[in-house]
Amino acid sequence: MTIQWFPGHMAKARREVTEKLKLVDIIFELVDCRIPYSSRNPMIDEIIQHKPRLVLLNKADMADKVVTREWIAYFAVKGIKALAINSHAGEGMKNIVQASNEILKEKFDRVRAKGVKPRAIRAMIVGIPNAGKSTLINRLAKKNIAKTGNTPGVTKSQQWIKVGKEMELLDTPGILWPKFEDQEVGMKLAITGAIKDTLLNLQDLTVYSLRFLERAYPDRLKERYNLEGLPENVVEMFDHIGVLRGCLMAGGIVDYDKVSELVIREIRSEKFGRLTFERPADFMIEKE
Ligand SMILES: Nc1nc2c(ncn2[C@@H]2O[C@H](COP(=O)(O)OP(=O)(O)O)[C@@H](O)[C@H]2O)c(=O)[nH]1
Ligand SMILES: [Mg+2]
Repeated sequence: MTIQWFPGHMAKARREVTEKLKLVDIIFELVDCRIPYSSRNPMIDEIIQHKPRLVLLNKADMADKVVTREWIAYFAVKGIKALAINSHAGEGMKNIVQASNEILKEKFDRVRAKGVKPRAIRAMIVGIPNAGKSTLINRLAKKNIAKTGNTPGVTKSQQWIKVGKEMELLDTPGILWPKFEDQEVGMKLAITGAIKDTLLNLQDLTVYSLRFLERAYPDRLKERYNLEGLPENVVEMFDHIGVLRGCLMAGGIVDYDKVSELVIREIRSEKFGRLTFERPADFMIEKE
């Protein structure tokens, strides 16, 4: 599903998240571990203000482990706790509850100091489309979907999902828009499947991806396509792959569209192994 974001939709999405903020103690900001910068909403800090947050680097199973550690350290420097998780397999779920408890410890200790037994932590998930919000909610929910809001006087049927005894999660996530005005971000969103390929030129996306592999994972690229060295230019690379894999038109001419489809498919199906498309060092000069 690809959502077309128009200014009106953005304003509505923002308003919905802002309204729900009042209901929760903590925000789970879900991003794609392969593109932790590009998969964040550009206005997230402004939208959630001072609400405590936990960044969840989802799809960690597909990301480069070394770079994931760099991202966790990067967020730590900003004073933000980040966890690598795999919602698909349910890995890291216990850590979410534990980290939330730690982040909110002072607040809940103050309640305890007054002799009141604290209620469960209330949380909500926010993230761009395809970050894995629904998958995570289903993982955390198991079968504990609790209906609330069916009491007379309670307006909308806001449902809370019980996550063990210690946490309640809002059943609908906040869906926010990505930073698509930046072309490079658009490429990264497309290659990770966050936006449809049809929104971009497939050959451009392939050029971008091959250049990325040349720079970041040259050995994997050479191995996959039997390259002794890296060609001078990207056209040579297309030609080499086309001949090697038989992506040809009549007369033996290389079909660049077929090469593009092949390369993109192989990247997405992890034929190059676990890939992360951006590192914190790429953004160190960025203004805060
Ligand atoms: N490999 C992997 N795939 C995931 C993970 N979480 C979600 N997905 C996949 O990502 C796609 C989008 O997930 P979905 O929950 O629908 O995203 P939403 O739009 O944020 O609700 C689906 O194909 C999921 O199966 C994960 O941790 N690892
Ligand atoms: Mg969803």
